[in-house]
Amino acid sequence: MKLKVFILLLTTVFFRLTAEDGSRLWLRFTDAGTETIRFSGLLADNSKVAVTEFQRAWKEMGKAPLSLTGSMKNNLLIIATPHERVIRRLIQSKDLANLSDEGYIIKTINNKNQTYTVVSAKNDAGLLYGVYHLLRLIQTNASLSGLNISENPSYERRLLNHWDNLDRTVERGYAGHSIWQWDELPGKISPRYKEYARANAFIGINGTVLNNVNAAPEILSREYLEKVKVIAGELRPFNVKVYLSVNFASPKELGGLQNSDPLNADVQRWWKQKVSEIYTLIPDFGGFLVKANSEGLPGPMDYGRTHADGANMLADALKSYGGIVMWRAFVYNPDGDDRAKQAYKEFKPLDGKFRDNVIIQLKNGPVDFQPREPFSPLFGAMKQTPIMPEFQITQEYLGFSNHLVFLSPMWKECLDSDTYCAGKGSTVAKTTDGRIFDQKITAIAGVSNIGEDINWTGHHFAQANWYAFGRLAWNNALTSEQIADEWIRMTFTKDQEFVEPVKKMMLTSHQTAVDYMMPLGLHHIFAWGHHYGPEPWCDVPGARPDWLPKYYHNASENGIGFDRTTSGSDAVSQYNSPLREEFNDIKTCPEEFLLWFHHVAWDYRMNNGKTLWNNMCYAYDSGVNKVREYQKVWDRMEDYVDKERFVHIQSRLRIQSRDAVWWKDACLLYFQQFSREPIPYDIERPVYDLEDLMKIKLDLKHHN
Ligand code: BDP
Repeated sequence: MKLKVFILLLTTVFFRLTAEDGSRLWLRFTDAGTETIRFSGLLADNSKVAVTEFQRAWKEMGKAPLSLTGSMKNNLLIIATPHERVIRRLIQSKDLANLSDEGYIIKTINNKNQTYTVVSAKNDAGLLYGVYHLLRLIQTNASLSGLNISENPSYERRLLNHWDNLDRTVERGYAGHSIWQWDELPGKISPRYKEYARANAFIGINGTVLNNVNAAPEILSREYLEKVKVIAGELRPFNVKVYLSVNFASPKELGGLQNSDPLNADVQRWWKQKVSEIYTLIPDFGGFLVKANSEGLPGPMDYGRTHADGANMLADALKSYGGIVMWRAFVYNPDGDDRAKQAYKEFKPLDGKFRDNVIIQLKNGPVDFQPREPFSPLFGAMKQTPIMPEFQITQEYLGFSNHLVFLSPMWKECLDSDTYCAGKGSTVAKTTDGRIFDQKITAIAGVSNIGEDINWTGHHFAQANWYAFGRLAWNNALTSEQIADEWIRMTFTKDQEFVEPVKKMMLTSHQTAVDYMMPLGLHHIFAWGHHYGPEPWCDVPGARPDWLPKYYHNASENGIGFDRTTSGSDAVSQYNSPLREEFNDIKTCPEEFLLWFHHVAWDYRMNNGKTLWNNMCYAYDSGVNKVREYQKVWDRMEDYVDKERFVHIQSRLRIQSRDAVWWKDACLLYFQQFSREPIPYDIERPVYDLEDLMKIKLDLKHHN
């Protein structure tokens, strides 16, 4: 007994002292709570990945390997599909009947005075997810008795979108260069591809778009397809399929054709041949993601055709192979109407005109990935065309990899929004996962925050966003709290003294960022190009108006905000009743969207009786104070975390704290020129001069 305590002490000290670089993500089994877990053996087919994955984790837990057995011992762990007779004997067929191709069950079965733990699924993919679920239970110290779990994923296709370029830069990437080593492929295979696949599979992600939506035509060249084939081979065992972003002008740019008109027979033939070439190399290739006629990229409208013409041409080429087209609805025109209205205006009329292997990929909000937006009114508006949500995991508008912002609450806000498209309760989740519409395809995408940094995502807490995206893609009914809880336990420690305060910090962090950046419905007041800090004053001669903050905040002596009511741009009318009336009326519009939908006088009295200006000041101040609070919370956690991660996170919180003050001072001092009101005297005074803040020019390059 004494020896045991000593060993435990030694291990604890060892792990405290060992450098911890975060590279293991949530795949940590060494200190999993295995004390009470007793499996007497394993009945399984060792050639299956699910089984090798279990054994691998089990070994990491410091357990003696589970010996394979054919006989039915008490406390046996069984991992098998119904191909194994034992499953057909123990499990009723109705238990498996409701499972989709990737679903699974985990059951405690009592049979003839013996107890077994059974993981089963129709297919190997489901078995793998089932094993990962079991491992998660072990990692988080959940009870393993009386299990009766049956899970199917919310979405069939759960994808990461990498905005990775072929030169290995990553658009809006803050964790170093791309993990895809294009220059070394196909000859040299980075061990990271497999680790990536495992980490993704563990959280249920089953597809990845390897390259940027601003796609280089060369990705479809033979040279690159050979490289893609190798990556696909590395990911395949973990049920992760490869997809590619394609440039619509590829036939012309790469194939040397006269044009890329989707109704041109030569163009159609070119795509057919290209697709056939891809499937010869990668038989389970997933399909194409397309950004067309958006932000200057080519598309069918260059030839007077529609989005449907373009998408259908690609869909026809992919159809016989089971491939799909994910056609993005992120479109807007500089000379057009209110940018927030454009996706709906362009796509709604095309409802029903797309092939059945096309799905429309739609950002959560109608403008971009702002810190907070109402949901896009296109969700639920297309009744015959499936829509997939696109979330941004990378923190383009949320402090890059410097700020601790847990994004699950933001995504849940969108998923849980009621569109009213089929009466009350028609949430975005239900309009996209097949519960409301009879959809052939269901899917969801997250713009990846992964790079070659040793901890994958730059900020250790940004790993939580990758994790949360996967978990929500698997089960869009999970709560942010559940997700944060799991993640903390798997990534750091199960000690409640750590779990509770850190969870609270995570769960409030999104609102905090909104408060110090853009409270009350403000949006897009970022610095030009890189979108890191504040620049509500930004004016670039000759720039597109809808790329400039003033277009969105409209601040003047009369007030601030974008009038999207029926007397303004009328964007409210794209929402179903009763939302359009609710948003349209300043009295009923949710205050977090006030300046999104209304141009509001500075002295307008809000629900708490204070003026708009004062509320704005208090919101910025509260954001700053919360980050300071996070610093204190974190510093108290020193004893529970390894030194390396502790210090890393501590230093990032310092940056976040300084940035929050920067945001607050910049926005309040700038807008104060219009409000001409004092900053309430009970809050901390600005510490910077507006003039100095206006001179800040970060050398972070980007096109808009
Ligand atoms: C914007 C980004 C830009 C992307 C674009 C998109 O600033 O880099 O290319 O979205 O989603 O938010 O296509």
